[in-house]
Amino acid sequence: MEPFFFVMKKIEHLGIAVNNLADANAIFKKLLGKEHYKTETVEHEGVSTSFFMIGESKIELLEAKNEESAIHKFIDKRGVGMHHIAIAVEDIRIEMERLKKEGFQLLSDQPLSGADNKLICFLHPKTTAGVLVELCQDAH
Ligand code: CMX
Repeated sequence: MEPFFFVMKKIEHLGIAVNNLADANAIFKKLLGKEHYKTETVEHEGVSTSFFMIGESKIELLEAKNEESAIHKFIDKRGVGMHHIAIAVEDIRIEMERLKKEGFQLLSDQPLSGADNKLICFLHPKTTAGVLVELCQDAH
């Protein structure tokens, strides 16, 4: 296995739960001084998303599309704001295996397809110091 510092590459994006994507896009356009570069709906997660580049990383804004969405439940319980931190990994399957052995709770057994052309896996926030962590690998 590669050394830890190599396989966990960088903060890929920060996910922010919002009530209204258009309103949040306008706020982040003013804040960052640039437009979002894409919008995307992820049907199986029940979310509409938009992405802004900031240096090497991204900000993902997430609006719930229905009441079953994790984003709807999150806002209902905790309000809008920081939802997750996504870490880019070299090989998601190797990381999932390593982290499972380390005692982290993976929220899926296999990588799922996520927004922005990624393979993703979430780790339960109860096992990651209260922060929802997403692993993501470029889907080739
Ligand atoms: N960050 C930190 N804590 C969170 C959280 C988050 N984003 N979402 C939920 N929690 C907390 C809840 O507040 C609750 O804490 P308390 O027990 O202290 O009240 C606890 O986690 C609940 O855990 P649970 O009952 O096991 O599960 P929930 O039904 O609340 O679901 C979670 C939580 C993380 C398992 C679920 O949201 C999930 O599977 N998330 C992964 C998928 C996802 O978030 N999709 C949306 C983004 C998609 C994208 O990026 O494209």
